[in-house]
Amino acid sequence: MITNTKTTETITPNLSVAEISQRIKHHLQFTQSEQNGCDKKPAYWRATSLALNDVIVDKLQRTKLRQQQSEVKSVNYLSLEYLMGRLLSNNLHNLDLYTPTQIALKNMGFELADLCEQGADLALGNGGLGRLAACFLDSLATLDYNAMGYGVHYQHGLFKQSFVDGKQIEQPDMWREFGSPWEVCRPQSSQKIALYGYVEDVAQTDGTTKPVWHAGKMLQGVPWDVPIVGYNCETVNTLRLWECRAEEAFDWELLNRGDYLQAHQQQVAAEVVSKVLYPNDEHEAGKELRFIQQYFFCACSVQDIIARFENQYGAIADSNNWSTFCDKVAIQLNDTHPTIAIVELMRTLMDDHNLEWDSAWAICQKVFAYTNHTLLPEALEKWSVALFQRVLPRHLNILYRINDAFLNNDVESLWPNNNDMRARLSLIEEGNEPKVRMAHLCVITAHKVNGVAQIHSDLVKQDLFPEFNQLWPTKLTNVTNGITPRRWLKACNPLLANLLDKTIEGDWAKNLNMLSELTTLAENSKFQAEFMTIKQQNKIALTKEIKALTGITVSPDAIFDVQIKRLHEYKRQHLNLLHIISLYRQLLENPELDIQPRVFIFGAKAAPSYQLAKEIIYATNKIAEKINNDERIQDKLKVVFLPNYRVSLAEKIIPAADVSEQISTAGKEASGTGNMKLALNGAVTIGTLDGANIEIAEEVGDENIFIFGLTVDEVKTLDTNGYNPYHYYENNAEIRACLDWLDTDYFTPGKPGELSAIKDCFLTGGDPYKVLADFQSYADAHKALDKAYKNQQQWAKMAILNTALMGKFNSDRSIEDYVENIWHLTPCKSS
Ligand code: 26Q
Repeated sequence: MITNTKTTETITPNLSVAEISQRIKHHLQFTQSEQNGCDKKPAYWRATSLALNDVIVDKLQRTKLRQQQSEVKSVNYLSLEYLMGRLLSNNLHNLDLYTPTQIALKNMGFELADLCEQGADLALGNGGLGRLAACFLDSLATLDYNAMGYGVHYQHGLFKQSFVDGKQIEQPDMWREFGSPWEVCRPQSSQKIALYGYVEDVAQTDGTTKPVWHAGKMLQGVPWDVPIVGYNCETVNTLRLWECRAEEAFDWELLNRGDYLQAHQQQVAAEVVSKVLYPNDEHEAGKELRFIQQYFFCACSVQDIIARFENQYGAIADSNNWSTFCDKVAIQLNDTHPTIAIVELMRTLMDDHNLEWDSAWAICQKVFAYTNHTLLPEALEKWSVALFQRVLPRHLNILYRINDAFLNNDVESLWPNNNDMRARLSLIEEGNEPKVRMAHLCVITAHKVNGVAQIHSDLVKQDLFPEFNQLWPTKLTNVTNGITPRRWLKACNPLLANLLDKTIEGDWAKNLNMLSELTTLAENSKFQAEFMTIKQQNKIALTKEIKALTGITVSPDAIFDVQIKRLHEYKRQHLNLLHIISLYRQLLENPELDIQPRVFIFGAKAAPSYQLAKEIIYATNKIAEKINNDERIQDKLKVVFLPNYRVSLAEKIIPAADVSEQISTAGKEASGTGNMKLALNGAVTIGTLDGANIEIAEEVGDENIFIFGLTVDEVKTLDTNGYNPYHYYENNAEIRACLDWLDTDYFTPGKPGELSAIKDCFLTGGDPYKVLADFQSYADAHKALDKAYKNQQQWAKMAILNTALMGKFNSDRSIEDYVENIWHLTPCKSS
């Protein structure tokens, strides 16, 4: 009998193949009522998921009980985004039920791997920040911490991308069109949320006044819970996603009068709040709705956190001993998007629980911590004071008072009578349209503020918040990001995971530092052969995927060179593209040019309103078309832009990558996490000294990574001296030839000028991300890489060492850093 390998009953009940089959069949018969004759895969996927969910829910209940009884402190992760991807495969691995389930399904005539491809991604996020939240939830559960994720139950996640004539087309994401087997609605934990209206100062019997908020509108938050299954442990935590509904489903008055459509208006208006995830560049559009979405989500979460606290520590709350709250509750703000939670907690403690200002403020300062994910000025959130006044009048009062106290106490004591400093640090940015600076509020309140890689955290201190760093020298800190090795190796790269299981004694997926044992094998030719055979098999699998998705044939013998991430100028997909144009040009000039065949693989979505990003996608597709169909270059170069890049596609690309492109302008990429995933799977990085690339280079050593380009300091110097892109255009013949080529109709026959926007962004546009300054150094690094690949033993050694030395980037390590320096939690296991 094959069962899962756990020894203790408390981890996951030992389920035999027979029992798993029986549970799947049960759901096929009773919840799916399986039909003959149609595609059975969706029904089997759903039945398998539901069978697994039975095990998970049981574990979840036991976890909740344990956490309640032990009274350990919990962390509440507030994030507008979670990029969970698909859940079946990961949940099976984390419960150690993959193999018996695979056998059970095989006996029923199905491949588990096929079924795992069913179902949509939970794509409730844009990119790195959302995926980081998902990795952190996995690690928190795996390390048995009491943690709750809070987010928005978007009806539509990030848009679905397709290409029509090379242009990006967006379609709505329909992830729960037919319901998701993983989520459970918990109407008993619904929340009522107020908006609009006015504040009245109501006289109290003791002669004082108390502000009372008379709301103009009420919304209802309904929670959907997704279980978060820890790996090889006892814990199942919860991700709670809020859906917005009207307080009353319909207006009975109107309904009785026969106005059926109007009667539903309130419901329709309320549902808009959680209807759709905002793409990360819609800074201007739909402002009010995004603001309400943020507040709705924060208010629901804060009320829920308080309700859970009162439920568990009722006596303490009754005796008004709220100072205990901060011993039991930590709240982490994932960027500034949930900042309003700070003011909401202040409001609740004062208005609903009668705390004095000082006590409420002291609690907020102890409870909240904030993670910064970007230095880009355009991404720092500011909301107009007028909008605040209209939507959240009571919150604006509180905000003003926080600001007064801060300016008159903290700022005044360090910089007395300094109006310039007051203006710079104030929560309010004055001007034609005064605005609230959300990041300032986070820094003023939080007891810790962290960046996400060492260089980024240094720049947060030096460039973004230098004055705050002077005020509070220990507040600003670093926690380098990480990724979960469960999803990003064990589940997505089963062949390599198998080899690691065979080679390493102990559970490397829990303790990723164990991979360093591989360093002794990096030059072992047998191990090299095994490692590279797996890479080759993964590449073959990807060639099939590429064919299916694009119709393009690529050879698995070529170098697979991968750039997968959101499309943004600072990430410089257009530097990669310029280099491809240059290689193509050189090959046409010299068909005998001695280069390794190369397949350049892109995956990226552009924010719908980001025109230049869309132009870069279009240009890449057009250039790809020309190169892929040019017989003169004998398949030495292929360019593939895979549509609809998302977590589940990343899981197919990453195991097959030879080269990882991490080529942002130094100082612009806060950390990056794709860089870690690719290196962990044996890809060699070509990258700038930016974000976590610097720490990756420290781990793998300079000889196992291709670093190029300006450093942060050099970029700053160039800015100070005045950057002139024409200098490079005029002095580098290759650059000039490539850019001029874009002005012709070579890549867009009959339509000259269609790609001129790309040339223009490099020259007349001022090239803000200094692509031209880094071009030569990038091309040289690629030459060195090409040469290194020719020596297959040498390359295998580099690839193996990249896998071996990624231990630091386990998100378990990131979480332990947060626990030690910020949250101060203790794990909760059964004794
Ligand atoms: C802002 C205003 C209105 C609507 C949307 C937004 C918005 C949404 C998402 C702004 C930014 C984001 C996402 C940012 C993000 O993903 N940042 C990335 O975070 C990763 C995890 O820390 C880092 O590794 C990346 O370097 C960083 O770019």
